[in-house]
Amino acid sequence: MHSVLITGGAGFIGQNLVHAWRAARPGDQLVVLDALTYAANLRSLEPLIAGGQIKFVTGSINDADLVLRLFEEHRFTRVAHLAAESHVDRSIVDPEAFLQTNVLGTFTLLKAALDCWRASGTLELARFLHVSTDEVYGSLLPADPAFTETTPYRPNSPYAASKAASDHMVRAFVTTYGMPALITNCSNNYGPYQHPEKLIPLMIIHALEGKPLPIYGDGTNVRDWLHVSDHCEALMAVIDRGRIGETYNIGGGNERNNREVVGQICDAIDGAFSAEPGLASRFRSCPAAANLSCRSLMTFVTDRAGHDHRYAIDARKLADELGNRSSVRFEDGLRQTIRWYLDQETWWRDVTSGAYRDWIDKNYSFRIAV
Ligand code: NAD
Ligand code: TDX
Repeated sequence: MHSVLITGGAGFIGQNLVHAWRAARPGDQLVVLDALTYAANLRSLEPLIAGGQIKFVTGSINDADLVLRLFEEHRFTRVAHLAAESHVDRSIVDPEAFLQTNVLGTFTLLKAALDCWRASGTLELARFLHVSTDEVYGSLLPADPAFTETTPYRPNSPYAASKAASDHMVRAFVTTYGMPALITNCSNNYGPYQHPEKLIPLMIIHALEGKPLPIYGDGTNVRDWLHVSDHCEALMAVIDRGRIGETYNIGGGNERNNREVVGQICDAIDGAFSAEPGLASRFRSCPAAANLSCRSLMTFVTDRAGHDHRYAIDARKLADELGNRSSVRFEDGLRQTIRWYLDQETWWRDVTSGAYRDWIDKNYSFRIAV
């Protein structure tokens, strides 16, 4: 049994990880630390918090006193560090928040963990999993081989640079202080609870609302899509059985360009409307409600500054060493994800309208509790 700290547990991947961890290891004690930024959502965690199955703490990884108090009180033996500013477009507009959380916040967390584990003589038993991204490796040309764990770092966006800096700090803690840390670099995730600012949910919601589907540049940029459930399985495999000090790449083996992905979303929504006449009255502005294709909404817009052309992950190390492989086919995962957003209309309407933010501010932000 472990005492586990999950940072960023109210974010997209964090929420999915909390549920996956709870289901896989009901004996572990889970503490979630999250600053409840705009990207957080507690709806799916509410029942676990209310039922005492997890402890939720509102607070920042940058708050050294709070983080240290949490380590002292809960004697964590596992840390899954996901808290971050995660959206590339926001990092272009406001890079500072990315340095604060992703770089300085990671340092604060590393230092608290090290101090606490050293003081209690538990360094040998503990593990710190730093969850990072494939974006640290930069951009691939169409014929380049996929990123391996030894691909040199060449981050291009402020987000990628901040994650690269945090990876380097983790590595330095391993080699300098014997920190029992591991790093994962993962490709683009999709699935339930993803914030509507990211490509797949944004396109689903815009299509349902009959708004333009803004494809950056010519839409030939390629991402390697991984269902979030596969990511969570891989993270648990790495923290359990990975070798300390090692990096593991995690990817879906599903390279698709953005134009293809958006086209697939449009076709799947068109198909859902044909099969389910009730959708037309719920989403009257969607072209599919008038028997038109959602593809009519596809719009090519000004490209993202510094837009990486292609990411692709070579995940053989994870498969060979830890026996972990992604299992969700992109077409199946995408269909399930569209179904989720169709069924969870209240969830995304609250997020996009700001109603959820108002609720959070009223109910949670003042509760900084240890
Ligand atoms: P997200 O933006 O959905 O969630 C981030 C969470 O971190 C939010 O709940 C937010 O409130 C919290 N947070 C932000 N600043 C904080 C702070 N200072 N202290 C405490 N909590 C804070 O992000 P996500 O998509 O779930 O990504 C989680 C992690 O996985 C990130 O580290 C990201 O870099 C990495 N990652 C994401 C993807 C992806 O495709 N989404 C792919 C690879 C790696
Ligand atoms: O409106 C859009 N139009 C568009 O063409 C948006 C939001 C995105 N795009 C493009 C940009 C990218 O090529 O779609 C692709 C995916 O974009 P995002 O969803 O913003 O993801 P990306 O920038 O690839 O980064 C994601 O994967 C790696 C996550 O946001 C990161 O946190 C993760 O590290």
